[in-house]
Amino acid sequence: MKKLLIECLLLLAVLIACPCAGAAGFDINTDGNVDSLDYRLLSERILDKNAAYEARFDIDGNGTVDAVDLNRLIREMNRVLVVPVRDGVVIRMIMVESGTFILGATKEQGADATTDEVAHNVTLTKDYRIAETVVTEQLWSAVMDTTAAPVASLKPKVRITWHDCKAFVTELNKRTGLTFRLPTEAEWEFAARGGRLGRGYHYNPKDTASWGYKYAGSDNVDEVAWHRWNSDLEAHTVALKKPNELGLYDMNGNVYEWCEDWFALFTTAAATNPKGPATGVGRVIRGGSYTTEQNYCRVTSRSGYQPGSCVSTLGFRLAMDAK
Ligand SMILES: [Ca+2]
Ligand SMILES: [Ca+2]
Ligand SMILES: [Ca+2]
Repeated sequence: MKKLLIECLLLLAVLIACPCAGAAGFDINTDGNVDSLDYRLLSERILDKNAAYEARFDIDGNGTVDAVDLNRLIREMNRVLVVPVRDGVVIRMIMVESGTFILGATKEQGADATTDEVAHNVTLTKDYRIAETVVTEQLWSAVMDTTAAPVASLKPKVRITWHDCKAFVTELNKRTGLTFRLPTEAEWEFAARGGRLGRGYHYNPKDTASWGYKYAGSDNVDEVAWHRWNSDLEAHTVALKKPNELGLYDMNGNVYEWCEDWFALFTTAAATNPKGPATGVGRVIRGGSYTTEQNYCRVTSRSGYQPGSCVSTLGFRLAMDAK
């Protein structure tokens, strides 16, 4: 007991002695990106044994600058891939680690769930990346209209057919040498649920504390989504609402998002890396939009739309294999 008391006092003394302790950001040179520049600064700082302590290098905030901080930085660099496109326009691709989850209406969806949201086990065996936001008008112009400077608008690019999205991806891949693509429906929903970081990843129907969020990142739709009753019936600049557990914005609401798959009714059969049927009438669209009721802005709500049609409430989000 006495030993415990002494330890508590020592801990208190340490805390008092380090009033400045606290985690620094990953962006050490504060240029808005977490990248190899930050890595170089931190590794040089670790090698320089004579350097005075500086809080901006102490990522875990424990009062020393060492390999632990560097490893945290490496993890963060791996989490977010920043792809330069043109004239300062970048795409931020977020890592989604593979996993097994229940796709479709789990209990948190309550009575709002519809009959096409049949719950079934899905395993995604490969890590993948998905964009932090939908493709903006700025990104679209940076790729598709190289005769002019990219437009400033960070509103979602809309009025594009599924085929237009494919043409964009082809052009973007030519420009970057990478292999962007549309997400599959299963990838979209897993990401919307926060992947392995999602509150509901260890879902147990009997334990409400293990349930995921009804809307991507919250049970309060207004926190995370622009929908019919809070949007003034117009699309909004991306990333203004709270992100979900993976750091993804506007998965629900703002604009619907094209997925790769043909739309079909689910069955209860478990699936691994599902890609939808070989043919169909509509391609899957997900997430709801600024004109839909909040009911359509749930993580499991799904629809299909004719791939040759376009509308002002439908855009898309990029994905890629993580390699
Ligand atoms: Ca930086
Ligand atoms: Ca540290
Ligand atoms: Ca959306």
